[in-house]
Amino acid sequence: MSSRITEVEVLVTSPDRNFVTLRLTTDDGVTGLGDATLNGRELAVASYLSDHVAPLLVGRDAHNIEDTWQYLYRGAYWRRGPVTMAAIAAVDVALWDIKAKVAGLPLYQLLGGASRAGALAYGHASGRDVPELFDSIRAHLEKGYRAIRVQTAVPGIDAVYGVAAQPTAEGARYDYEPAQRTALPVEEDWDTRAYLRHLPTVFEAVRNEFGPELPLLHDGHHRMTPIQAAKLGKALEPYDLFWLEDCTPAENQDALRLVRQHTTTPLAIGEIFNTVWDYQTLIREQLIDYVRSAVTHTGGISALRKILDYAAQYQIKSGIHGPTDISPVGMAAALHLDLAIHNFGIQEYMPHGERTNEVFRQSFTFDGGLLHPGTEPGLGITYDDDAAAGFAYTPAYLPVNRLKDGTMHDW
Ligand code: GCO
Ligand code: MG
Repeated sequence: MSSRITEVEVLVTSPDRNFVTLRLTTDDGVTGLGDATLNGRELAVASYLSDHVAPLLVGRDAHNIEDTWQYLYRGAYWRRGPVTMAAIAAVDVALWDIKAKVAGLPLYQLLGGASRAGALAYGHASGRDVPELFDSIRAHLEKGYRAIRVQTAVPGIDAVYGVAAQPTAEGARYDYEPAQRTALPVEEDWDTRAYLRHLPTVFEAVRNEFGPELPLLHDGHHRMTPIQAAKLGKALEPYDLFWLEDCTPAENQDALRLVRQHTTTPLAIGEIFNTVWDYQTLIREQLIDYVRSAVTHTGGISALRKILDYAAQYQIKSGIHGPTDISPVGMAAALHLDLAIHNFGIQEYMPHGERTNEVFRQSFTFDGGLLHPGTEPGLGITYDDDAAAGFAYTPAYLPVNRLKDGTMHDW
């Protein structure tokens, strides 16, 4: 049984924000979708796909997913990197979508079937001060969330990552959206000592208000040195975090060894990683507790499955990246994996806006704090070309960050 790829389309659309989608069609008329969105650098992946990958795919057997993955990875010679791995991910996910549609099964069935009723999701609460943060947490609890990420403003800092510009009581479609449609990146500011002083007081207040049960998460967004991260992890121990994410810049795996020596706060990392090699030391030495990679940025379902299987041998769990810059296609791929793997931990969830959902019709559901990919054959996403046509690509940048004296810093 073979099914040849006859058409390769790279679809760029901007409902609410920019998305790059790959659509493959086979000679028997089956289509598959893959997400290739790389926030702030979207057109680089679109060009990689249409200029360099599309010509290689026409005529290939859509069922040979692993062979196609290896062909694109080894064949490029220039391995790894976010652009390459996002492009390969899009092909991989589109091929899994096709295979599952041909089989007439939801994709998770091909990955081993369901290991759980649904994927525990965490939502993003934020506030410019503690009362506003409490309102945001309450709004999320009312929507059914059973785990909450907590980000707050810091006194003395004007603009901080992860805090919604205009939080709404109903839980906001966009709790925050880091990419801005501006000619130049928006500038934020930063002061690590002020942050380290402030954050434990916020978690103390949240625990006092909401009790010991609620799983709480926090994202450090790569801004600390190892010793600062160790200090924060230790200071947060009384508040029993589910995880502390990206406490140091992710390039240096050894940094986490130092953090680990000082704190029992669970650590999550990996949203900007691209391959298993970024995790080699972290997993083998058990320096982390959660793998944060996105299906979209790590070579797709085939590659992330291998990373998670490796992590499972060390009791390290999944925490797949799921902000709004992962399209509904990438989100659906994550949910099929979440349902199937044994070492599932938690799934990040930021609901997309209405316009996005018009373009990407989806079968996945959020109910009682759990996400489920649905039971339609394949990924369960259809792309509405007519809706997409109304939303032209608009350049957008992620922010940059400076210390008070003007020095560039991680945001
Ligand atoms: C998260 C991430 C995102 C990133 C975003 C960049 O934990 O959800 O930190 O919010 O900032 O994906 O494009
Ligand atoms: Mg993050």
